[in-house]
Amino acid sequence: MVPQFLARCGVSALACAAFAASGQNHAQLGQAARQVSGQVHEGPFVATSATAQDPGEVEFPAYKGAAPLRKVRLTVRHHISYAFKVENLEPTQWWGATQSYPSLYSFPWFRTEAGGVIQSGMPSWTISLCWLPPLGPYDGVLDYAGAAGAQRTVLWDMCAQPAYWTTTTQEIDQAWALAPFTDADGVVQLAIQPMTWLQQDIPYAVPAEGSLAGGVDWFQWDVIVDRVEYFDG
Ligand SMILES: [Ca+2]
Repeated sequence: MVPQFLARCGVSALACAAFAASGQNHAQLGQAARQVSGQVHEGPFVATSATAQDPGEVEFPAYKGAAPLRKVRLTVRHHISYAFKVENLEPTQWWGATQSYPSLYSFPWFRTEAGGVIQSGMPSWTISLCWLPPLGPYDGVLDYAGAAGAQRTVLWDMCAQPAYWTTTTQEIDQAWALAPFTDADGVVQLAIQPMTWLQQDIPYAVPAEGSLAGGVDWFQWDVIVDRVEYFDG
């Protein structure tokens, strides 16, 4: 586990420290899990820095068994980081009084080697920008700066995601979704590809409305599959 951690965890010192600490806990939990489940693979299986432009890849052992695979349970941790820019193009203050707040939205796909998509156990995030000071009237320069503009990079959003890692479990039992977990080469490869955008007011994406310029420059998901459990029969 340690060599994989050192080789693949490139997020930050803080992320790596949390990663290493929890990995030990899961190694202990895995002893109990192995006694009640036919095939359990303990992680961490890590996909760092997954973005829409550069999906993160995670790999873990495929199901090997004579009996048909009936269900897969994945225990997954993730955290999010992002950067965005906005500028008000209107001659009046843009939000706070009469308009809703813009927000960032992101959800991840699990893409299979065959190009298909399976449901994700990771929750989507809608992050209101209500904490951002209201943007003043357009200053005539579209630079995402000045009284009308703003740019932010958030490496750890303590408001949207109070804990660094959010843990979820996902159970997959549909035949079409189980197929990637029985890969004949013995290795399951999943690409984590988030979809991300800045939206002014659900479901209209900025800048379709025309009054707010900007977008999401970068929205990163760091994902760890801690445990893969295969159930047959
Ligand atoms: Ca400006």
